[in-house]
Amino acid sequence: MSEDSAVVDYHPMWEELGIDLPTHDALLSAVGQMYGDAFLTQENRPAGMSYLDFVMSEVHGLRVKELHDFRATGGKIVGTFCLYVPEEIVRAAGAWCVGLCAGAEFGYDEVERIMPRNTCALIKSFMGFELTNVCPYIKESDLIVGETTCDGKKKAYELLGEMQNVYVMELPQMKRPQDIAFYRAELDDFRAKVEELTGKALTAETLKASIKEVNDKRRALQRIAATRAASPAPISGKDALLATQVAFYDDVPRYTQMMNALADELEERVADGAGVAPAAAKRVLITGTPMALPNWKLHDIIEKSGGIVVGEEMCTGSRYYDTLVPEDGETVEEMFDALAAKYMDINCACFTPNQGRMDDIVRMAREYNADGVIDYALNFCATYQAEAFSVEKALQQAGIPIMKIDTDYSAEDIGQLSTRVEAFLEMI
Ligand code: BJ8
Repeated sequence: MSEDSAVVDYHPMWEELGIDLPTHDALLSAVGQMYGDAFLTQENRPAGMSYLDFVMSEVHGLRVKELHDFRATGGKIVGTFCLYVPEEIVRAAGAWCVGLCAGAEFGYDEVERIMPRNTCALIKSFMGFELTNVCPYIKESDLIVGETTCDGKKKAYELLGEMQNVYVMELPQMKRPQDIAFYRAELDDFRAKVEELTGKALTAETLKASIKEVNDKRRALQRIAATRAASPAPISGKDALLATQVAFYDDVPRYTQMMNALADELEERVADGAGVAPAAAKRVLITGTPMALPNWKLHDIIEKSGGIVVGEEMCTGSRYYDTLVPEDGETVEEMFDALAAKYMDINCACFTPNQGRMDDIVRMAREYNADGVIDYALNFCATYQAEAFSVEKALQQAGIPIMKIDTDYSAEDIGQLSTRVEAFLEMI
């Protein structure tokens, strides 16, 4: 992907994919406007963000073309929605993995014809993208992998399976040794499924390489995250969130290289005491449900209210990059054991009990010198909304201020949320 690329008309490619062109044009224009308003109005952004600006300007263009070209040579694309689906296995079997976005309110009228109105925004979003034919990533996916995390997703995958090639991985809901063994066996089945798709065998060599490659991506994100502990923060929360969101679908080695360059720049900023917000800006850690592209709503509200987001305990944040897969495995068996252990160490609210998440939030609030924590849950997400009470208790016990927010992707409550956020920032 080159930033020098001439402007290309992608309409023929989208048409070939079966995209509804007028609706899709309207979506892209709305996302472009949101992006300009949220990101390009920021001052003193790191120069390294120009790569992500470029990626976003080509969000349905150049990257989709890369997937398209890969498929034209026999390559396969696997679309995913959840952290528990290991990218390492997909890549080791010769396919590419793309996280399917679900961060915009789109096509809800169609969705509500086949699903309850009171379904979380994330599920409604990916179903809306599918039903209105506006997502080229879904169209480019040869296989879409779901997982039995929450009830809403489980039922949505049944419906999506009527329209796309969907495979569902079963996930346990506890983390006892027998649960980890169960997930480990699911990984074997998943491997077989991807190998069948690509016609290529995963080997110890390809798996070792893909573990290293995906770890490198996570290491770059860890470097960026570590700089956010500094005061003043060298990067806005919005820009850091965007970096994680793009990690789910960009080319892995290129993305890693560009994020390491960004991390170099941020480390220099920290050494020079340079930041994007005044040192006195109130520092906020966010925890909760993932924020899929193009969901920047809460970060935008906080930072336009004068605060700065210094970390995200979420799947579009630390849960994605905090832990690595050990790289010393030699056999496929050893590496699959390591993958099972790593992925079952993610603290999603779909698991019970989930004390590890409380510990992570308190630890992160301290490590990133947060003045307060905002617990963010999408409406109708029963697990995260229920767990917000445990989060509140853990933070109160640790003496860290907390505010709970339940919302969705609409702009309707932005005024009300801004008032609440401003009051919270004044209080902490
Ligand atoms: S590992 S957080 S990505 S499941 S918001 S659809 S839980 S009702 S997204 Fe998630 Fe994997 Fe867990 Fe992470 Fe359901 Fe809640 Fe909606 Fe959610």
